[in-house]
Amino acid sequence: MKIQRMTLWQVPLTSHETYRMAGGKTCDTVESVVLRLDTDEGLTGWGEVCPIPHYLPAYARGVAPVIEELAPVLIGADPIGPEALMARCDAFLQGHVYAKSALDMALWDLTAKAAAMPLYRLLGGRQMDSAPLYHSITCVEPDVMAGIAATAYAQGIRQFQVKVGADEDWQADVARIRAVRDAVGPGPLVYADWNCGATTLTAIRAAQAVRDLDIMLEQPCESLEACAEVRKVAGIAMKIDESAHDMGSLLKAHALGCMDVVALKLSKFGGLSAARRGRDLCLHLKTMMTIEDTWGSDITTAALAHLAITTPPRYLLNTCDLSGYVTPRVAPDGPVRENARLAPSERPGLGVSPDEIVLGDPLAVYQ
Ligand code: 0XW
Ligand code: MG
Repeated sequence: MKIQRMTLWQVPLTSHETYRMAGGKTCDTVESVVLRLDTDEGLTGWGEVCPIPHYLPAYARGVAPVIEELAPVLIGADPIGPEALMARCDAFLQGHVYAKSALDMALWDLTAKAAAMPLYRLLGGRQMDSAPLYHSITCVEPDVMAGIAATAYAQGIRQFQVKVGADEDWQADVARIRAVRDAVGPGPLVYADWNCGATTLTAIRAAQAVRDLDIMLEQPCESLEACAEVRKVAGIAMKIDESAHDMGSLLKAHALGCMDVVALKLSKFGGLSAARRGRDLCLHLKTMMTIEDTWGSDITTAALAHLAITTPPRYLLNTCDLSGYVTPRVAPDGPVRENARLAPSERPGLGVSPDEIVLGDPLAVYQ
């Protein structure tokens, strides 16, 4: 089988409610990039990457130049065995992991379709029927956040990510954390995500003010060293997100003792292949994981669902139904939240059929 053509679309994804994060940053409409690989045997593979440019060093319009640059390696290549072809891509063009994430995803879709199997079977096999979901709560007034948490709780959600730091007022953040903790009662997991927006001083003051509560902190500060300092002084469990993006950073966070949980995002690592290697390292380190991506619609959500359920349940903290936060849905048959869980399709490959009317005119075609 040979790759004959690569088609890219850019699709704006609009959040159902403006998503506010630390430092006044928001996700209102974010550009997603969809990639389709066509082969000489008529099989097609789909990939997606939706970077949030103020969240990680990646942007949607950076994807097409990378795919164009890689065209000499990809056109005419056998797509079966994604890791071998990705290794050739890495040898030809280093870095640009977020753009390569969409490519790696499309190669896995093709490989699993060629095997006539749902992708999770090729990623190691099912270890659970479906994966637990967390609900991410936009950083707004504490009572509004408590209301969002209560609605998600009523749907069965038991893990809540409380966004903090939007107005640089740590006392308001303390009120947010307390309001959500109160709204969901004892038991559910509640964690406060600063998205790197706090100094150690701010994070420590806020953490000390909620020390009586059962909570976790997520990436309060930019550096791993600063996160480790906050964890040590505050004595509160910590999830690392932005700082964990490859094997070296996972090992460093583990050595610093600040990684009780880590967010493995496909596009942060460079796709399913690289995220799976990170997942396996975390299993060795005995670190619990969120397996997800930055943002995205149905193709991304399908990909992370397949990887999530191949993880031993004890170490999979949760995953994210990203397509549920945005509109449009690019594939009507993508996986959706059901009883607060997410399950991949049993169809071959990723199991999604993107709607080309929703995708619109392609951004670029390489052949
Ligand atoms: C990347 N986000 C802003 C979107 C996902 O829902 C999770 C969140 C994060 O920073 O963890
Ligand atoms: Mg985060």
